[in-house]
Amino acid sequence: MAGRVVLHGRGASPYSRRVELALKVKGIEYEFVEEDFTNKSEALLRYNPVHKKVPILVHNGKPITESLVIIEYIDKTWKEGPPLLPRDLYERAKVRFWASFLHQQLFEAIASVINTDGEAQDRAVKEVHEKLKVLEEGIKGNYPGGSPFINGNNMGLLDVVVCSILGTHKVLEEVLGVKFLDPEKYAMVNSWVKALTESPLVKEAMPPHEKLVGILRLIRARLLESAAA
Ligand SMILES: N[C@@H](CCC(=O)N[C@@H](CS)C(=O)NCC(=O)O)C(=O)O
Repeated sequence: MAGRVVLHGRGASPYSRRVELALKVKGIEYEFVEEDFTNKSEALLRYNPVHKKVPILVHNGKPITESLVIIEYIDKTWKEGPPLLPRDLYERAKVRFWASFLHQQLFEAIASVINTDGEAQDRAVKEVHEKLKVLEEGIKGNYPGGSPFINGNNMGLLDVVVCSILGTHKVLEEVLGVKFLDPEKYAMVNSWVKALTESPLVKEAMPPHEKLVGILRLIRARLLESAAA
């Protein structure tokens, strides 16, 4: 029995999306509450008074925050679905390492490309390529292949995290006018992301491309405007 599961999130948020994907992999039914950042709900502020951010998973009335923490909670709580983390402790440690690299390093670098212009943006793009190179080598060395996903036939923690960041690379490339996932430079990462974005579960969870392009253009315009003010 899943109990009552409510996810407070934002359709366009990569952090929310990774939690939604984890719930879908496990086959857990949940209610989605779309939050408005210009008018945060009383529930959001009560459940996450420290960061006042989404995603927040509320399980039987108890809130859990921070996307990576939530995904581990999902994995430990609903043992009946496919595992999101390997049972072997060494493999589990490696997955946590790469998830944190993606979450902290690659995502931060991409965020810098979104909120800069001109030379600062050129530097940020270079940084993204450096991180992608590290990821490509890391994947080659640790997960030389065979399965469509890092976790095997079902997505796991690393798969949902990479999907939440690079699953929308075409949106980023269109809005920013920069090519990130060059298949010649990053063959492993490219085929991994392709397998993920072509899977029915991801297609179902991903908002339409045009909608995300519109949202990202708006976010970028606001960020550039506040940086210039
Ligand atoms: N480290 C957090 C980051 C969550 C986060 O940044 N959420 C954004 C949505 S993309 C948010 O709620 N922003 C609201 C705000 O900044 O006011 C996680 O992994 O869950």
